[in-house]
Amino acid sequence: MPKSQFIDPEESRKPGQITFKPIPVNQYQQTLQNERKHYSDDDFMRIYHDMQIIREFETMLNLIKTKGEYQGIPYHHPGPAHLSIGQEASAVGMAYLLTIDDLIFGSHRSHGEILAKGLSAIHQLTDNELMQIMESFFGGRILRIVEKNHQGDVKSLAIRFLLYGTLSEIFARETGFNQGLGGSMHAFFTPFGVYPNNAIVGGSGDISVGAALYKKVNLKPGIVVANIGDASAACGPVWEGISFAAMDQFTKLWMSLTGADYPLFLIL
Ligand SMILES: Cc1ncc(C[n+]2csc(CCOP(=O)(O)OP(=O)(O)O)c2C)c(N)n1
Repeated sequence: MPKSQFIDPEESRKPGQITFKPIPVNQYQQTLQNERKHYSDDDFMRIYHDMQIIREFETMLNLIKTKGEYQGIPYHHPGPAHLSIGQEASAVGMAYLLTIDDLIFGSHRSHGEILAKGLSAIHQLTDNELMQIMESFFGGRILRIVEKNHQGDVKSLAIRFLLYGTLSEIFARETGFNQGLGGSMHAFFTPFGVYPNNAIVGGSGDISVGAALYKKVNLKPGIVVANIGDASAACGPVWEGISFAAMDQFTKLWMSLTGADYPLFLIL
C-alpha cells in the first residue's frame, strides 16, 4: 500500500450529492451488413470456425455424458459438464479482441472461453513460438501424443494440442493440461493466457483483480477479463473485487500501461 495519500477535509467533507449517469442497456442495434464493413471475409471465417469448434466440442461432451458415446466411439465419464452451448459468440467475440498478453479467468462454465482464447492465441503466435510452447509443456508429453498421425501445419497441430489438452483435462486424465487434477471446472493453460477457472461461484471476481493489480504495479502489458455468471453478482468475492479495484490508491497513485485506471473487465 502507498505510504501517504493527501485527503483534503474541505473537499471530502463538503456537502453534496452523488449522482449517476444513465446506464445504457440493450444498445446494440447493428445489422449484419453494417458489421461486415468492420471485418474481412477471413476474419468472419475465423470467427465462424472457432464458434463451430466450440459447438462441436461441447456437443461431443454432452453426448459422452448423456449417451456414453460420440460418433460410434463409446466412452464412460459420468459427472457434471457445465456447457455453454449457444454462447459461443460471446467467447469467440471476446477472444478475437484479446492479445496474447491479456488474461482470462472464468467460472464453472468456461470450456468455450478456454478454447476461444486458445484459438485466438494460436492465430497470433508464430510457428516457432507455438512449437516452443508445445515442446516445453510437461516435456512435450501432450505434443508427442497429438503429433502422431498428424498431417498439416504447425497451427493445425497446435489446435489439436489445445483440444486434446482441454478434453483430457475435462476427463481427469494425466495427459490433461493440468494433469487431470483440475477437471472441467478448473482447467487452464497459462501460455495462451487462459488462467484458472473456478467452481466457486464468483471466485474469479477477486482473483482476477489480483492479477490485474500485478499487471498494474509491474507495468506489464495487457488486461485481465473475469468471465462470471450473472448469479455471481450476488456473491461476496465479486463485490470485494469491485471495491478493491475502485480504491483511490489504485486509480490515483499508480500508473498503468494500458492508460486505464485499472486493467480489468468483469463480464457477467
Ligand atoms: C459459492 C458457491 N455457492 C454455490 C455454488 C453452487 N452453484 C454452482 S453453479 C451455481 C449457479 C451459478 O449461476 P451463474 O453464476 O449465473 O452461472 P450459470 O450456471 O447460470 O451459468 C451455483 C449456485 C457454488 N459452486 N459456489
